Amino acid sequence: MDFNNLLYEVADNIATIKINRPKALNALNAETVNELYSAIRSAGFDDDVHAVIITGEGNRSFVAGADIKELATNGPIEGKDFAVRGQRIFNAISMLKKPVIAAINGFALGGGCELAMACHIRYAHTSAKFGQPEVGLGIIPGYGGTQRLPRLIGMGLALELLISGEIISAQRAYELGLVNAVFDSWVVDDNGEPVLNEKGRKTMDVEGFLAEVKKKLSVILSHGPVVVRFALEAARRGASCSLDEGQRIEADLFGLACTTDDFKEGTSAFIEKRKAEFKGK
Ligand code: CO8
Repeated sequence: MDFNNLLYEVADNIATIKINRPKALNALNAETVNELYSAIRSAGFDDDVHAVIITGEGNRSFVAGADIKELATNGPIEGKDFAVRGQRIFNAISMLKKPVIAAINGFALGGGCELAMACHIRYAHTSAKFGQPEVGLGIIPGYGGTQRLPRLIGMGLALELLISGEIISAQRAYELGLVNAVFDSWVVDDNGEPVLNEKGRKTMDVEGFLAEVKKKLSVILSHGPVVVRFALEAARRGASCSLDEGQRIEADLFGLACTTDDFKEGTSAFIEKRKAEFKGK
């Protein structure tokens, strides 16, 4: 698929979506957000795609937020429309029936942090930086950040980040539960020593980082897409209703799982002491 601001590729049942505006640190302008929606819909409809990775092009930034130059021209009507549209698109990501992984390779600020939070799982490079700095621009988060951050890390910590605009490290994000894991992969020379750039800083090994993310994802993919989908659906739909209703959703999907070939295969493989071969049926 061809986009102006995204790179989209499918390999080994994984669709990788790269936000591709490195000169603007992959900031999200309206066109990019619209393209992201098309890419997510394509991944959702493509039976060859069992999982999605969202990342940023280059080794500096995942997404440094909404495009501030474009944002600056908004009046109240456009601002609200822009926020609502972005929220819908990010909701489409979080409601996708396939796992969506944010591979955070640098700045995840403002709309970038919100994009990462809309994904199901977040893996970060150790040099990544997170924050909701919108208050410093005279706005607040508009792509779900005020809602998803408290749900992920708790109200007190979320409020502190939302109203201070503080930028935190990947390690701190991991401690807060904002990211699932942190990977430490740097470009090294023949002696295994990190290669330093002109500013004397280590250079992120982007391919190495994505390989670590894919290694994690391969464990998820080994379970077959149907039960993964059911588990995602039970947890996500349950999150917006009462415990009773959520458990009913869980029981319904549990019953449905019991009708699948993968259920027969998984239980037989256990009993026969062999590795299960799931077909996703
Ligand atoms: N928008 C547009 N351009 C950007 C953005 C951005 N968010 N971030 C960086 N850039 C551009 C810079 O303007 C610069 O371009 P140029 O070379 O043409 O001047 C280029 O990227 C490189 O950036 P810097 O020179 O600033 O690089 P530094 O290494 O010095 O700094 C930072 C990196 C710290 C990431 C810095 O660029 C920065 O602070 N960026 C802005 C981060 C930010 O505030 N993000 C939040 C934006 S608001 C938002 O996301 C709201 C989301 C909800 C919207 C709801 C719809 C209404």
